[in-house]
Amino acid sequence: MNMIEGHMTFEPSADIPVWDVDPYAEDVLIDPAPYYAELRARGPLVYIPKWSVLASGRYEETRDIFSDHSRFVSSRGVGLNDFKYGEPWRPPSIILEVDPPDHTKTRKVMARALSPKAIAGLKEEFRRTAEMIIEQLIERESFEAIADLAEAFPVAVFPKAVGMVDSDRRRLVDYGAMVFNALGPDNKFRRDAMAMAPDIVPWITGACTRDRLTKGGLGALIYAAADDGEVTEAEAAMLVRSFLSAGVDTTVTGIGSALWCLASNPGEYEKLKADASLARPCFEEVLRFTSPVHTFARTANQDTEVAGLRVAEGTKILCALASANLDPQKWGDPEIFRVDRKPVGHMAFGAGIHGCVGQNLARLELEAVLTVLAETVERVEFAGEAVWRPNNAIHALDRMPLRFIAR
Ligand code: OVV
Repeated sequence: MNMIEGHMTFEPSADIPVWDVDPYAEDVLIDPAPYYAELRARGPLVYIPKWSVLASGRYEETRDIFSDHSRFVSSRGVGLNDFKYGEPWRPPSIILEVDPPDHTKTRKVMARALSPKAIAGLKEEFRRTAEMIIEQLIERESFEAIADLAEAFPVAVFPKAVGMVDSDRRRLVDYGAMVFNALGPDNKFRRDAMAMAPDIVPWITGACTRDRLTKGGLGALIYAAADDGEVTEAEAAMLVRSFLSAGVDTTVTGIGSALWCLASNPGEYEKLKADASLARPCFEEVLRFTSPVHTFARTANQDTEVAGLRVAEGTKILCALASANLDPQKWGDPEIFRVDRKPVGHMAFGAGIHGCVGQNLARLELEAVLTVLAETVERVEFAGEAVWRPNNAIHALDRMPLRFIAR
C-alpha cells in the first residue's frame, strides 16, 4: 500500500479531471480566488496528484458531500491524514473527528452548553467589551486591527465565557493556528505550527481540567454533563479542549475579515451605519465572502459516487467551503460583498450533523462588534496594507493597519 500524507494513494476514475496544482502553496493560500474559480470550472471533482486527493469546489456537490456523514466520514480525520492508518498529532477531537453514534452523544452535550438559552446572558458583557475596545481605538490615529481588535475582543470575552482561570492570548491564538494547519500536508505552515506544540499543548491540556474552570461558565456546563454521567470526566476535558480549538482562531478571523470587508466596501459600511440591525446579516455575508475555514476534508468510507463519478473507499476529498461560497451558480454575483444579501445556505459553518455547534456564540460576538462599530465609528479606513497569513485550513489576515473616524 502506498501512502502519502498519512492516507492511501489511489488511481482516480478516468472521467475525473486531473489537475496539477498545490492547494496548499503559499500563493494559493494567500489569494485563493483564482484557484477556486478553476477548481469549479474543471468539474464537480478534480484529482490532485500532488497529494493524491480529490477536491470539490462547486456549491452543490460540496454541500452534498458535507451533508452525507455516513459515506463521507469525519472519524478518519478532516485533514489529509487518515486516522485509520497513522497516529494523529493529538488525541482526536471527540466531536469533530468522530461519527455517529459517538458523535451524537458529545454533540448533544456541546449543543446544550452553546444553546441560545445558555449563551443569552453573555450579550451585555460582549457589548460592554466591544464598546471599551472600540472607544480606545477611535482615540488613536491608527491601530493594528488584527492584534488590537480581531484578537483582543475574543480573547477578552471567550475564555471568560468558558470560565477559564488562566487565559493566555498568544497560546490560545497559536493553538488555533496549530489545529487548523495540522489539517494540511507536512508543509512549511504545518511544520512551523507544530514547532509550537511542546509549549502550547501541555498548557492547553492543563487549562481544560475541572479545577481550572469557574462555576458559571460554559466549561462548567460540560463538567455538569460529566456529573450526570452523560460523558466521562476525561471526555469533558476533551470537549473543553474543543472550545479552545475551534472557538478562538475562527472568531478572530471572522472579526478581522469583517473589518477588511467593511474597509474595502465603504458603501456597504454606510448601509450598516444607517441600520445597525444589519449587523447579523452583515456577518453572514462576511462569512460567505471570506470563509474563515476555507477547507475541511472528508474520507470516503466505502466505494461510492459523487455526481456520477466513481470515488473509491479511503479517498480523501478536500471540500473547499470557500469555493462553494463563491460559486456563481449558487449566488449569481458572489464576487460582490453586500451587507444585506442574507446568504442563506452558505457553507462557512459547514453543513449537516457537524455544522458549527458554536455558531450562535460566534454570531453573538460579531453582533456586538459590528453593532458598536456602526453606532460609534463614522468611517473605517485602511491605514496601510492588509497582509494575509497563509494557513492550511484558515483564510485569515496577519496584519491590517486601520483608522476609525469617530461618528
Ligand atoms: C470545528 C473544529 C475545529 C477545530 C477543532 C475542533 C473543532 C475540535 O473539536 O477540536
